[in-house]
Amino acid sequence: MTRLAICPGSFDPVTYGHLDIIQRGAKVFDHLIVAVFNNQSKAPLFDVNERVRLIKEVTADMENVSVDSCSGLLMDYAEEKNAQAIIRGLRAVSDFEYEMQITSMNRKLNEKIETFFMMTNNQYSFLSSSIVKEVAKYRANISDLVPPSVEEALKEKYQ
Ligand code: COD
Repeated sequence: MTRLAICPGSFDPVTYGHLDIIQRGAKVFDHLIVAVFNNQSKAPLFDVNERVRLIKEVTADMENVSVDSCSGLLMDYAEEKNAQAIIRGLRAVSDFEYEMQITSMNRKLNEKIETFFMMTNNQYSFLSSSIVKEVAKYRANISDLVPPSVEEALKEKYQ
């Protein structure tokens, strides 16, 4: 049986922190789908097609990783794909409460699909898409936070 996991998120835009989790997840599952969700309450900076394109570019060398866009409930998507697991990243204790909430709800929606948490590399433990956007807006150096193609896309957005 192929062991398939979903790595869901907003990825607005993808950072080296996200990539760290994607790489770790891809090592322990046969296939990993990075699922870019389109139904966020706050308006994203990058539309879903741009976010998918950027992730595809930076994961092009990862053979067992694919990227998809989705809307609706994560657990419906995971069921439709026959996934066994959801992979989420944990940065700091501050992530824990939010993750507990969504994992409890997801488990109520579908008990068969397990959620796995992976701790990020220490160097990315304070990295988020929001922080990247905040500093990119003021043209600060973000080359150690995001891949070059994402840095370029952010420059274009804020020029
Ligand atoms: N290091 C490690 N991991 C990181 C880092 C970092 N620096 N930054 C982010 N991550 C991880 C996050 O922990 C997460 O696991 C993943 O990368 C994606 O992060 P984000 O911030 O892009 O994505 P979120 O948290 O905004 O995604 C939320 C979802 C889209 C998954 C959620 O809203 C959802 O499931 N929506 C669908 C609707 C649904 O099913 N709702 C019911 C659940 S309550």
